[in-house]
Amino acid sequence: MADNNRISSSAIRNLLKVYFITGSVNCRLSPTEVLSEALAGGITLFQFREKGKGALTGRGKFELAQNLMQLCRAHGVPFIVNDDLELAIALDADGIHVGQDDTPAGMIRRRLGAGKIIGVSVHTLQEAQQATQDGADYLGVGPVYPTSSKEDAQPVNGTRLIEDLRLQGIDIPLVGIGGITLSNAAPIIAAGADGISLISAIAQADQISEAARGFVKTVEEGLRLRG
Ligand code: 3NM
Repeated sequence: MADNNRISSSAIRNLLKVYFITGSVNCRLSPTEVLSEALAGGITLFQFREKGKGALTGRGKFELAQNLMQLCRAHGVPFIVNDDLELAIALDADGIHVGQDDTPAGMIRRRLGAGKIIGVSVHTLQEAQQATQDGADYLGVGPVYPTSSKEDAQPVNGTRLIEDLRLQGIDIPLVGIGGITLSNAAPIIAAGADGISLISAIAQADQISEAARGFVKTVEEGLRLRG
């Protein structure tokens, strides 16, 4: 497949700065309210992840995804679907994020074409190399810190895995994920990540737009310091 409409790495890096993930299970307010506030606060990318106990399925899931995608479109923020390739295709979403147990990135690329964003969760150097080779646009590396938002989370890696991946020559765009708060976000950027990906520190914040704004500021400052 021609690669000429593939989104550039530098565009992806910019999108990854503050990558907010949510689904109905993660929100105290309605997901549309949460996302509207997060968009107002300047999140740079959004992932719809409808997972966990009480998660919507079927029509309900589709309709919520459609509403959230519309909100993202109104703000010019790309909309990524977690895991569900058929949903991503049905919505004509901007991309998909998959884990190690989901459809491999190469197969997804063949279904979606070059112009969509494909992200892969990785936990080792070997997984990072494989995902890169399979045509992933970015990697999600975690959990950096302990998280209660993912039931089957792997052991915590701190920022060490991100540093190691960069030292081993993995230079594709990547985000750190897992347990990220305003007070522990900066070391993730210092370690070599292009951004942070998070659920609860935004979805559960008392002031959602302010929280999102704080993360944008912290990441931009971290990138400036790294030079
Ligand atoms: N993936 P919170 S950790 C969705 O390690 C997800 O791959 C992870 O949520 C991984 O910001 C995680 O609330 C949950 O900790 C992130």
